[in-house]
Amino acid sequence: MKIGLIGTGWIGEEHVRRLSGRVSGAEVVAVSDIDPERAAAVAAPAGARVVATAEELIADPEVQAVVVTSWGPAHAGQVLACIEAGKPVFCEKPLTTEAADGLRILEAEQARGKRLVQVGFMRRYDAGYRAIKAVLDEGGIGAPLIAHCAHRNPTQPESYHSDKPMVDTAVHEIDVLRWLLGEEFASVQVVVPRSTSKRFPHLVDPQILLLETESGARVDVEVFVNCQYGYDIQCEIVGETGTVRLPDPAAPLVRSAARASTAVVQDFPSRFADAFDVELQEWVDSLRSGEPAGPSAWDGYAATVVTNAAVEARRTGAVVPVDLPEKPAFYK
Ligand code: NAD
Ligand code: ISE
Repeated sequence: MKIGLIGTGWIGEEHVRRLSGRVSGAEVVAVSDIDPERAAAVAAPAGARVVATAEELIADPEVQAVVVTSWGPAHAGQVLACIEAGKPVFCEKPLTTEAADGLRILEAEQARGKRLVQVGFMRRYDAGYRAIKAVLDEGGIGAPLIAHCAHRNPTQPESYHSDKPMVDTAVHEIDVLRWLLGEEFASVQVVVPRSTSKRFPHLVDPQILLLETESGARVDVEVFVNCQYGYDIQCEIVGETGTVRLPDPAAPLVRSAARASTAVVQDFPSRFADAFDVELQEWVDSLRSGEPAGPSAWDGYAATVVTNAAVEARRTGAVVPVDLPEKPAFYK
């Protein structure tokens, strides 16, 4: 599978390396970025060509499938261009930052009559989350009633603003909880504690999302993106007869200098390295045998409808209903 990648930033570089080295049956043949120097630096070790624009890359006859790892607001136009060109596209989360753009993608893909879009919700490929899913599906804790989640980053840059905890960060929990619980969210509220003094005054951080599912289960998500100490992802589900908790990454317990301690992972590439490998391998395999089988454009759209409602909830202080249309038969 000859792949073209758009957006050679942090995760773009990671995915080029992964697709060139660890994923079998894939080769990155072309990359593009609005910063051509950055594109050249990422292209060189992979032996890929640098193409001037995203549009040229999508139209490039050698490119059979596209990976979009540009900034969120650029995703919609690039994914729509891939659909128009009839090329499969793996788009990093969020599929779109605005739900209306997601609807346009759903319409375009259905008009094309074939699934072309997969969204980079890699937690569905993480061994820990997959083990939780197995416990829930076999009824190991009875019906799930509550989920407690925390999504912590050590720091975020100055450009990270107060809508991003929902649109860019909690979107992971929103997707993975939709998947684990097997239902949609019905409403969301955002409450904000005192903000940390450790980062930029413009940013509301931390924030707490309080979500309710259609069946009445409750999910709380603490998003704290300048927690200083590490990249820490927590998830515990409380069911009628027990609880199940996401395991922390395996790390040795060190006893020294009067302390027993384990290291905390510092970034997403380390925390989810294996999940990204499985995600991209399964994507490439699915393309070779037909259509993408992972998180769909519907999943990307449904998650963005919730993040957009959460943005409104923070701004208004209200409990905001999640206004999701019926899932089209195409995605069932
Ligand atoms: P980044 O800022 O490091 O990289 C983005 C790159 O895209 C930059 O090099 C920028 O120049 C380029 N770019 C922006 N607009 C473009 C356009 N219109 N055409 C071509 N290139 C363009 O950001 P990042 O951290 O690598 O994030 C990129 C995407 O990946 C975001 O959607 C982000 O949410 C997602 N992401 C996902 C995960 C995950 O855990 N799955 C982790 C990090 C980032
Ligand atoms: C980033 O884009 C990611 O997806 C990371 O997994 C997340 O932890 C971070 O908050 C986002 O900005």
